[in-house]
Amino acid sequence: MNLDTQPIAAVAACFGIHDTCTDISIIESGHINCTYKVSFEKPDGQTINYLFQKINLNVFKDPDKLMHNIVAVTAHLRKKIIAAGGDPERETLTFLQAVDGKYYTVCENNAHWRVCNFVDNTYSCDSIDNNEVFFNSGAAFGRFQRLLSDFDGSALYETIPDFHNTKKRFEALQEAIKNDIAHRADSVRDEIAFALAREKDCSVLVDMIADGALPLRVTHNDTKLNNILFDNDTNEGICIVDLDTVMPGLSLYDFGDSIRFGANTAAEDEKDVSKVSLSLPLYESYVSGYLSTAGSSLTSKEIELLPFSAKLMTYECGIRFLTDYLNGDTYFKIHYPEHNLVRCHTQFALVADIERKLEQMSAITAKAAALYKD
Ligand code: GN1
Ligand code: MG
Repeated sequence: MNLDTQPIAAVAACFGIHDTCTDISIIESGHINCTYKVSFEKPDGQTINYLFQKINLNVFKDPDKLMHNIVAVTAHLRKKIIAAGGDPERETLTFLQAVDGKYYTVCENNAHWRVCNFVDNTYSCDSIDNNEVFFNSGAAFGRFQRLLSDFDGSALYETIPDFHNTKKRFEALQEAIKNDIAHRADSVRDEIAFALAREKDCSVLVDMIADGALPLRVTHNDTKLNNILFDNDTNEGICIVDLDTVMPGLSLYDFGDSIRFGANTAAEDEKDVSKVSLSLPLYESYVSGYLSTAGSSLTSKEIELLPFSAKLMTYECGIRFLTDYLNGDTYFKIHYPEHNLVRCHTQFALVADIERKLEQMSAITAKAAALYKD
């Protein structure tokens, strides 16, 4: 593994950390930034852990705007958490200011690094087969959205324009097919056909935003299970991480993406697609958890569209993996040449299974909504 640890000491100094570095471990789960857990020993012998992250500038082109958003959002969360009697050091991230006052520092080769606290006594996971913990993950993202419900979205930059505009994602796929720069289009005709056959789904939410039929909220937009820190002792989802894409968006983006990732019976990059399916028990757990904390703020239209959002976000993600494969793998980190194609297969297999289960998902949703009405 290519552990890019050499600059860690320089980065630490830029953030005023002068303790002795005792351990560096890489956190593998993200597809975009490079993340490390770094431990230091303080003069009194105590260990203090931080997260060091190298920002992917290909994806986040303006680090000032990116960090502006994150600092504003975490400051808001901190206030609300304190007002509710919580512990802001554990329930949100705290980013460090570098000695020059900025929330990132620039090292050799224009590498942009940022540092935040590491929330001790927590764990994160890539999959869950425990309904109770998955309920907790829904409750955590529902709470996150509720805490941001009075945050002014116009104070945020769009870190990635049209991030969940599925119509634009579809157009990017069409462009990739047309250009075929990696000469792969012929080998993925079935995948392309699957994507093109569902074009009409792309405009459903986009059109409803334009018509004012769905409220724009401040949303996380990347609500994978592994973006939640669970308390080791209580299994509660106490802290939401990966705040790079917190922007104005739809509750449906957050809900749908959580189901896409967490209610799949297989991993996002499982090679055997026969293992891929939508777990209805996990769906029920998540929707119940989510509505238990966000429920009263959602409109009936939003609630009605929750099952569809799971399909749409899965489809959109599959399109993005396919587009990146056609473009020669320039966006997502990959660990082997077909990785994006494998990811696309799992997403499309999940879309097909969700299509078979939409009615059951709607019935489950209605039952949970009735339970958490107030
Ligand atoms: C990326 O950064 P990470 O791995 O949490 C991506 C998401 C995708 C996800 C697919 C900024 O998330 O949009 O849904 O991969 N993030 C960005 O696993 O593009
Ligand atoms: Mg992310």
